[in-house]
Amino acid sequence: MARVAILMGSPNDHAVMEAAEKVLAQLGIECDVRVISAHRTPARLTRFLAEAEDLGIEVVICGAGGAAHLAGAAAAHTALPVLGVPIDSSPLNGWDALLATVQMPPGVPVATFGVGAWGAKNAGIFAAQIIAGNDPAVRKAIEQFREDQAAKVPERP
Ligand code: RP5
Repeated sequence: MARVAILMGSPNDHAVMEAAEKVLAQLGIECDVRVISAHRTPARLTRFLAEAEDLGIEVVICGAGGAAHLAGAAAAHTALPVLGVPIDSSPLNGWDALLATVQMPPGVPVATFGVGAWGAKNAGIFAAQIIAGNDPAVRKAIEQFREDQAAKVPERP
């Protein structure tokens, strides 16, 4: 059963958001990956978030570019933690998406990550860390991930 929802505003965001999907798979966490746009398919967003908890979703990751409202709109519709990934898909190279995602007015937070695939990967790891709070198997997977990562760093260049 999927425990993390990965939402993105366009199929064109998938190349970036795949980084979250991949790291979550590495950590043994199943995802529900969907294209939902805050602007183009607002009804889809409302519908999905109304049923997300019943589907077993514990964390929602949202990636969007441009005037990126997806993460904020998702956070408005759920009490689940929402992690935002700004995507550099517009002529402003992600600055617009970063500011739109990070600068939430007080009361409805979005935990915002770096722009692009770096942010997507970190959002995936962070989602696992949230889940690890109640799941020792996921915690172990994260510890192993860290060990494997450290082992790949050479002592000298
Ligand atoms: C946003 O607009 C999407 O998240 C995407 O990054 C951007 C452009 O979308 P497309 O025109 O490529 O579908 O909603």
